Amino acid sequence: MSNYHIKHLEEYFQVYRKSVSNPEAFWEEIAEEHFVWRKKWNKVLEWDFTKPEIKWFEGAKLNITENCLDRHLPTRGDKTAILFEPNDPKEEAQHITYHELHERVCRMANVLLDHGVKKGDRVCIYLPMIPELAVSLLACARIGAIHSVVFAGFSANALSTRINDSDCKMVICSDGSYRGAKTIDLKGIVDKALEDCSGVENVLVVKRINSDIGMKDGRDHWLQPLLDKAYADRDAELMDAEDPLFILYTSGSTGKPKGMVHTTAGYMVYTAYTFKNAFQYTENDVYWCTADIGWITGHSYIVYGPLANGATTVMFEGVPSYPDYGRFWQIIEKHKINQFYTAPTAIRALAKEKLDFVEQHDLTSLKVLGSVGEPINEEAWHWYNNNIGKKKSPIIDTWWQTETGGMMITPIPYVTPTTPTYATLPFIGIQPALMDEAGKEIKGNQVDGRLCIKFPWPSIARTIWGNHDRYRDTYFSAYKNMYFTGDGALRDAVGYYRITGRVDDVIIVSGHNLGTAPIEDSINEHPAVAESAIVGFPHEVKGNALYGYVILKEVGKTRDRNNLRKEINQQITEQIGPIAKLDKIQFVSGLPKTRSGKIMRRILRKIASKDTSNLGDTSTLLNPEVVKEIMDNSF
Ligand code: 7RM
Repeated sequence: MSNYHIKHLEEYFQVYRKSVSNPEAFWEEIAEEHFVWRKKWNKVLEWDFTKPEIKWFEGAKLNITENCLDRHLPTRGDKTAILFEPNDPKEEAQHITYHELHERVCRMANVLLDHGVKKGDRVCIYLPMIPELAVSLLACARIGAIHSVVFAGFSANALSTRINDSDCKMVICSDGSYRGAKTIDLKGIVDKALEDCSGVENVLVVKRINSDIGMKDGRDHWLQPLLDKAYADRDAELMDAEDPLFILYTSGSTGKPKGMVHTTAGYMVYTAYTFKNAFQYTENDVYWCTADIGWITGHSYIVYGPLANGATTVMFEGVPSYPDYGRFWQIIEKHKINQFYTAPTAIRALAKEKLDFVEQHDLTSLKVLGSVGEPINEEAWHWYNNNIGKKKSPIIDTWWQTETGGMMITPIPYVTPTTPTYATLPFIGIQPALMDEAGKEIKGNQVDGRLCIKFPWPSIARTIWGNHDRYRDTYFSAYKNMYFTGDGALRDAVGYYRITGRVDDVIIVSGHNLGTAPIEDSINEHPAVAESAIVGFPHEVKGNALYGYVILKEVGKTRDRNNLRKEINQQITEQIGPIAKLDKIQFVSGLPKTRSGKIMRRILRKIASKDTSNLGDTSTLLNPEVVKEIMDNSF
């Protein structure tokens, strides 16, 4: 029996039992046998969910890039590590071998050091999906700098907030980016953001679209000439197991984004182990995850998990609709993709198009299909299964979070029998619990509740950057001695889990987590707006779309409503990004509120979803009369 590569259902159950009956012995064996360490740990696990404090492999010394690069050189030096597929299908793909990637990472590491970046410093990376993005993450890790990747679709305001929150001293960006037929002026966004970021000393700029941009003397540097001059080798910095590897921001239900901090050893072990099993990756496979590295899925399952296994991982710069809706399927055929990992929102968008786009391509290389980011609805599941997998490739519906670092509940393909819309069974080492609102665990099957995890796993985030209290309050205070996920779930008759969605004020739009509060804050800054509330409503492509209820000030009441709608969305685009734009905006005279002044989002959600037959208990409302008005005028 192999603990590292699980191939049968009985093996899964055996290894699972071992992993939960003695987690320390279990993870020690995995860590010992499948990774390279400069020094072994003193203790496998130290934890206390009340503080909370979690330490894995304490005392161990390592560098994650030696595990992702150096150790593969003797056996896989000429194997493709990163296969880059550009936005424009006419531009040639790049096959970057492990040798070449190692060299590029070392050169970049030397450039960072030459520009004053030291171990522990924070570096903000704001790049499109080009090889330099992966190289930048690894170069930071090589020298012990903490990377903070900001998705290159975020606005200047969102970027500066994140740069300042973690005091980044450097930004790595590009002149611009390609997105389908469009180009985006990324450097212009960075320049605007940096007006508010006095701590940034240097900006390294990748040339991608050859646009004419302004370069600020002393601060901005073109990257390529620096790389050309840099030495092509660099020893890896010796890191402690618990040294931070990166910060990645995720929206909260209130206030500013949370900088989730992931540390080195546990994150490496868990992402590598889940990658190997959840995709059943074998040596000559070509694996493609369509996520952007700006999200956790890209960190864990484009960069670290695959590279730690010596895999070939595809990076795609473009979009599914350019030059036409067959682009994904064309890439699968072209590179003979074996494992394909995408989001339900992409599946739904492509399922709306003519089947010709799929049928023109040979998809027989596929062995595993993955889904992540939000619940996959039954219709999308079947479309994916019938038309892409031809009923031969198992679909793994992988449930996890930025905070969990790696997959938590997922089938193992060819091992776990799948059921549409079910994430099925917990991964090895994961101990889920369903809780009721009173704080009691709901045991047994055919039950539903709030999803918690009872015991630490190696890649759990360790804190929120600069705000440990918020970390404790958000994840460890709702239920004693439990990590609370914020999701609801049900457990069926055979013990399979189905995630039912968020139970807090986070709305998932096209796979992006959006907190309602920052969007409401942005709307409320409009001079004509008095107050607003945002809810999600079902959308056939995006999963959820945003519905805004807006109360106008007197000055706004005489204004043209459609112009106001445009201005509100414009403001959201500038402050948060186009992904947070509202699909519908209804102007209302009041919002349903409880006596303690809390907006009853439950009612607004029902109205937005046209599900008004039973609005539930409205007796605690301060202003029940407003509900009728909102219903009468809703879209
Ligand atoms: C990986 C990622 C986390 C939230 C999570 C859920 C939702 C993710 C699934 C899912 C149902 C899934 N990280 N979610 N995967 N819901 N089934 N397979 O998405 O931090 O950006 O989002 O996404 O609500 O709490 S994330």
